[in-house]
Amino acid sequence: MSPSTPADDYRGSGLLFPPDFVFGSATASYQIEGAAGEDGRTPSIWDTFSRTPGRVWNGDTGDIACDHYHRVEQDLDLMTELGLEAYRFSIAWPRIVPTASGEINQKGIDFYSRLVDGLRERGIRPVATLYHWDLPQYLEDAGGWAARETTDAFERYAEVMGRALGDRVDTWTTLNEPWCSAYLGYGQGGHAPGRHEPASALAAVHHLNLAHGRALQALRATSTGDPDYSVTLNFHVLRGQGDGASEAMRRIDALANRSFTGPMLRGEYPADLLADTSSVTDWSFVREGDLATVHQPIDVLGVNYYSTATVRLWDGISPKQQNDGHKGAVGGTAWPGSDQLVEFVEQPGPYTAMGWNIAPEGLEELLVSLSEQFPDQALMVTENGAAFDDHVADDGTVPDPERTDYLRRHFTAAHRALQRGVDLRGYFVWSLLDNFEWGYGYAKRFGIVRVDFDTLQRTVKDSGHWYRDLIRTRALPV
Ligand code: IFM
Repeated sequence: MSPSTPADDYRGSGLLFPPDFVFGSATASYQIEGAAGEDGRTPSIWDTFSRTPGRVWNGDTGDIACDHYHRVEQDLDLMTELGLEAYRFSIAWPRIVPTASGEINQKGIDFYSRLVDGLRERGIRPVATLYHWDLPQYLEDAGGWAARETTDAFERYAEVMGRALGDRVDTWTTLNEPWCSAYLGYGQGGHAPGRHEPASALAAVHHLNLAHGRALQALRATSTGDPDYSVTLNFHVLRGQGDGASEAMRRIDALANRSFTGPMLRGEYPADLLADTSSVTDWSFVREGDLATVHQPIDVLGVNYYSTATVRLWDGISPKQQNDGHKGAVGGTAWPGSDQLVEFVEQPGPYTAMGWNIAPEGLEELLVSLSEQFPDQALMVTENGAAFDDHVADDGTVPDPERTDYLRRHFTAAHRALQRGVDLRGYFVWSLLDNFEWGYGYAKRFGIVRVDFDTLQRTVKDSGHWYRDLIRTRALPV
């Protein structure tokens, strides 16, 4: 697909979304809740990581975040004000199972129960993710995702949540972006728990896949309502550069994309992935029967998309090009495989405040490609959005035209995918609120609602008003 041109800038207008298309917004527990030590919650790996000097910008932590835990009613009202049809949130595992004893913390369950009831009372569909990166610290101390026993604990946690909320949630999502959990957490080290162990990263890939399958079985066995079941992946939409561009793209596609879609949607790891990584691991952590467990039917595949990535083969000698630590790194620019290394290179702009290139055509391409690879699989955009450096105007409003433009262009891309026959069920804007942006702390703002981190006051940004109008009219404005 050719890149967008001024004549084809993805600024569609008047495009109408179908009546059953779901408009939502998303958040995650550690990024918004705060109340880190309250009502029985114990530390997660992100509490430990953010309290480790030098790990997070400015020494920021999620101790208070948006204080959503205490302001949940106000935030529910905000969702009503915006007209959201669905809300995607995640559950903090260390609130539910705070210690290695496995005892259940009823206060943790009560919080999410109130949230789900509050959503349903307002006619907003609850979309609940079990794991958005806040692994209980006691499980990391026992080996984390590199250890198979973590999948036992995840299955028990899924059972508990299925029993507690499975009569009322609209959609269960097992994992959010296991790529980040495995590769950034255990390989590149920029995310918690901050380990630099390539073999552990690949073991984590498998254990996350296995945890997904086991959790789906547990959720299905315990949910008494009629929820949909899903998982959310962040896909690398790749461009290649230089000699061997297609080989570089194939390698990263295997490592970043097909290492999850292979087992989850086809019941196998891609042969080229196993070959590419043979100098790092023999994959003996994959036991007989695992792949059948991982390969469970899902109702909808969650797709997170922000930008494209450009890769090229690297000779291991010449200076590496600039690389964005969050987006491109799979254990530095050159991992795994000692024979042939791949580096991520700078993308042509324009960029968001994250330094990520703005490429709405990549979203259309991704959705079409997924629906070609998995023709019977319904899709949902579970995250898309942008960080920009917002400013509050003298009149108290937050004009953020760049974010509105970003969203408009990506909604146009999604609409084009629909027109091309993709079974796309909905779209969740990341994020409802400015929040704790992981290694960047509070320095990067993704919200359509501004949060003043001194007063915790919420202000709907212009992009939020724009989104409210889109939801109300179901049409991109002319
Ligand atoms: O903030 C994150 C979110 O937690 C996972 N997906 C990407 C977002 C922006 O970096």
